[in-house]
Amino acid sequence: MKTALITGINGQDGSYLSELLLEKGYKVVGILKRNSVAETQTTRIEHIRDQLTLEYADMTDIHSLVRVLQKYQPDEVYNLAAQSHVGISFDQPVYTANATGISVLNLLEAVRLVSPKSKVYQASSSEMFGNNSNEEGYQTMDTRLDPVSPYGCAKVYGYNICNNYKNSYKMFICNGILFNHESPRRGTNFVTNKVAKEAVRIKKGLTNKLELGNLNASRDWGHAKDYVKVMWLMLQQDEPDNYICATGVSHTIKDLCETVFSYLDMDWKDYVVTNERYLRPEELEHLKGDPSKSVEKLGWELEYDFETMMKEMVDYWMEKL
Ligand code: NAP
Ligand code: G4F
Repeated sequence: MKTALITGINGQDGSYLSELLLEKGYKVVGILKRNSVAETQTTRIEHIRDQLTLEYADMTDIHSLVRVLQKYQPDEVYNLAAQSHVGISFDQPVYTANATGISVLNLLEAVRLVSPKSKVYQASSSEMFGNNSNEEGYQTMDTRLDPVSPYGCAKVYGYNICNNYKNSYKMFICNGILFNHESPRRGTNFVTNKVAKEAVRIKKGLTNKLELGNLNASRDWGHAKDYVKVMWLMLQQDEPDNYICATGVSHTIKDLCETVFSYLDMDWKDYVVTNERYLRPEELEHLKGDPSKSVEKLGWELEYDFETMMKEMVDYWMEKL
């Protein structure tokens, strides 16, 4: 039986990856950072909690990572923990640099010192590209990293230190450069789940408007369930490498509103208003990734398209609220 350690196990991706690895017969260990309300922290993994081994540790505390790695000697380590909200990274840039950037170095040092045979997956991000793309509007493996947020800057540090440790110490470390991926388990302060939840609240008469920021930005949105599969595939290869994971299709926030509100038989223009509060000091305007390397080398296949995913999210809130 293989052992996997997941940092960020109680996050969106951590919950789906746990399910996938349990299905594959892994012993799944995860770390939780201390929270004053213990019950709500594990909502996303409550249904599988008795099959998981959970330990308290924090990505900003290298000693706690050493303790857990020493204890379990995992075959695979999936580093998903981060302060992952781009907008909030402008409010908490120093914390984000620590929790999203330096934390990667903490983990790699801990692996190098006490569990050097562990294969490592690093959750890198399309936010690292900033506003660069090729002539056809795609971000590819050749696109320059030029981040436009404190979060993006922290992820670039994580990406670079992974490459550096891979080359310097011959460690098995892969960067997955993942484009936006969503699900009903997405935090409701990210735009897809915010729109899905609030549109349902409008439909049910619980509110009458939805406040958003930049409606013209576009994103390449996939489903988190598809994206955790590619994380696993990367660590099953003979050699470590970096990959882009994306759908290759991009939609604006307006398209997102149109898809969600029309599914509920409403016109989004009657309810959506803009509020400056949700604008960012600098914006990444357009993302559309080229996933050809992941498809060709890893055999990665997508099950979900954008419309199916958004309907699943709306259906979730229709039932829940
Ligand atoms: P998420 O739902 O925000 O989950 C982040 C996880 O990190 C949570 O479990 C959180 O725990 C944990 N965490 C935060 N700070 C920590 C710390 N100091 N020590 C230990 N754990 C900590 O994010 P996600 O959407 O699953 O994304 C997973 C990873 O992929 C993140 O690194 C994210 O930056 C990256 N990524 C995501 C996307 C995407 O579209 N989802 C795209 C590219 C890259 P608490 O909940 O207890 O705070
Ligand atoms: O949903 P978002 O907050 O996601 P964003 O900023 O693209 O970041 C996500 O994807 C990254 C991968 O590219 C991850 F690395 C990162 O961890 C995270 O998962 O915002 C998407 C777009 C932005 O252009 C934002 O300005 O939606 C725009 N937007 C418009 N109104 C809004 C809102 N975003 C949020 N969160 N809330 C709004 O009211």
